[in-house]
This record gives sequence, structure tokens and C-alpha cells, in this order.
Amino acid sequence: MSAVIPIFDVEYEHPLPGQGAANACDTQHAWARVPVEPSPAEREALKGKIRRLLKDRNAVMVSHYYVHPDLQDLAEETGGIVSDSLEMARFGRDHSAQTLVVSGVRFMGETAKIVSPEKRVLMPDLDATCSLDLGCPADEFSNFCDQHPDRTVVVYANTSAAVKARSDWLVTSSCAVDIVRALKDKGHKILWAPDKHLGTYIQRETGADMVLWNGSCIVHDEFKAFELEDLKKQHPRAKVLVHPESPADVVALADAVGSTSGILKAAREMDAKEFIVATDNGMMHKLRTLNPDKLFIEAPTAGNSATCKSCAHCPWMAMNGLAGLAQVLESGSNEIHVAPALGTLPVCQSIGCWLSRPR
Ligand code: CIZ
Repeated sequence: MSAVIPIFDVEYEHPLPGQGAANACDTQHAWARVPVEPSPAEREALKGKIRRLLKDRNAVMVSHYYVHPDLQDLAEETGGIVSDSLEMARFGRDHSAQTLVVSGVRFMGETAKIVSPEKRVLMPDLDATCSLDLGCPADEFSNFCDQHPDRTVVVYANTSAAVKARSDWLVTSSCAVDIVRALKDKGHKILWAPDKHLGTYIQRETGADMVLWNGSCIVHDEFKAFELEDLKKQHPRAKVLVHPESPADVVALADAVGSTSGILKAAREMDAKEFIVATDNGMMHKLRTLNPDKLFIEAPTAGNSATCKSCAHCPWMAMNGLAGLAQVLESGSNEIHVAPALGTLPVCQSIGCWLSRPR
């Protein structure tokens, strides 16, 4: 008999219609079903089955840094990759396997499919979503763009295929600052979506004229500056690594601000033995395995006397499990489809980033 999978209520912020750039939001509810941890024996059996099925099905695992350590280790051990969404898509495109099994959230599967339209892209759970994607519905976003026809539309990868298709440029946090700076130097005014904190950070770094969609990531939005200052006092030698989806007062306390790959690089290169890390705690696995001589501490997500909501881990990333992975490999179910009209983003490799179609 299969175990009952608990369903969690997840709150996220949704900009009120017509007010994408203003501060008005309402709180909406979504859900996540997070598989129970298998027993050690079940875990080994599932891993063995997945290894065998990957070979039988000519498939490769592509996992994000935020998913369960088992799915990260298994991806690497079987010739796949653990990385950010940009590298996941590129790796999938360049690999000879005809089936990609993407462990992450839905926009990552869609992006992999857009970049590799001829391949089959499967995901352990197609309902694994993202608050940035949910908080930026395509029709509302399109209206917002229509209100700003003079602006170049730059969107973050954490969006649906339909929102991507409405954009001029598509970026990840690893290249957003460079792309917006280059656009600003060419005289463009920017419409940015959906993450307001990342948008604020890019605006400060580049000085570009930007209007921002008012979305946020439920994980990064929860990091707390006051408590982080306290933690820094307890670890005076620790360097603080912050993802730019975090609030500006948290970013202001950082020794290094970076995307997931930027945080990994900073941890490797900085001359320190202790780090406080403000990003999804799924990253800790890679940080710790690559830097066994260094100490990594999670940045605080709960205020004084308040409890955390996401507790630094995305509930939708947590929907990826070994059982789901084995099941989709066996059955070929949970395939990602992107409507052909939405899936035509060309990939610009010369500057190492994604660009969308010229207008
Ligand atoms: O693009 C990604 O993988 C995400 C969600 C974050 C990052 O910083 O890499």
C-alpha cells in the first residue's frame, strides 16, 4: 500500500490586478504535496530502480540545487547534472539522451523543453510550481506590459512559458545585472518581472530606469535582517552570502550577493571558513560536499517570536522525490508540453545567456 502524501497549504503574494508595479498585493493560497521520506531499504531499492530505468530509457537526470540531496547525488552519479535552471536547460540540450528527467519546479521543465523541443522532458511531479510564476499570471502581465509600451520587457526565468513569450529578454539571476546594464547603456527603459527584490537589486546595481512587477519568492522573502545581524554577532568571522531574491535590508548585510552558482563560487573562493547563507537550504548539500573544511549556517527566516513559513525550503522543490522519479521513468508519465507558439525563444550563446526574439 502506498503511503499517504501530506498536503500543505502555501501562501503567496499576488499583485492586485492592474497594479503590478504598485505595492498592493493580496495573499493567495496554493498547495504542495511533499512525499514522506522512504525508509533506508526503500531508498536503496528506489535508487537501484532509477539507475536501471535511466539506462533502459536512454534518459538523463537534470536536478536543481534546491531539490533533495538524494536527487542531486543520483543525478551526478548517473552522468547527469546538478545546477541552476540555465545550466540545466543547456546540459539537457547538449546531452545525447532523448529523455530528460528534470527535478525542480515546473518552469525549469518548461525551460528545458523550450531549449530542447525534440526531446521528451519528464518531471517527478508536474504540480511543483513557484510563487514567482503563480504571482505573475500571463494575462495580467500582458496588460501590465501594454501599459508600458515604451519599455523593454525583461523577465526572470522563474515564469511560465506564456510570460516568457511576452518578453523581449529572458534572464537568470546569474546574468540579469549584465543584461540590464547592457540594455541601459543602449538607452532602454526596462519593465522587469516578476521578483521585486531581484528587480530592486538590479536597479541599484545598474542605475537603469525600471518599473517592477510586485512578485516575490516565498523562501527568500522570509529572510530577516534584524535576526541576521544577531547571527553575525554570534559568528563574527562568518561571511554572509545572499541570493538577490532576498529583501534589500538582507542584501545590504551581504559580503557577496549572487545566484546559486554565484554563491557556490563565492564559498569556494572567499578567504573564510564560516559562511551564513541566505538562500533555499537545498543549496547546503552542494556547499558542504564541495567545501568539507568550511562551516555553512542557514540565515534566519523567522522574526523574533514568530515562526517561519517556508523555513528556508521551497515546498514545491520538496515535491520531488525518489518514488515519483522512479514512477515517471517507468511509465513515461508527467511529460512537459509547451505550446509551439510559446516555445520559440532562440538561445544566444555568445554572451552565455538567454535572449528572446528581437521585436
Ligand atoms: O535559475 C535558477 O536556477 C534559480 C531559481 C536561481 C539561481 O540563482 O540560480
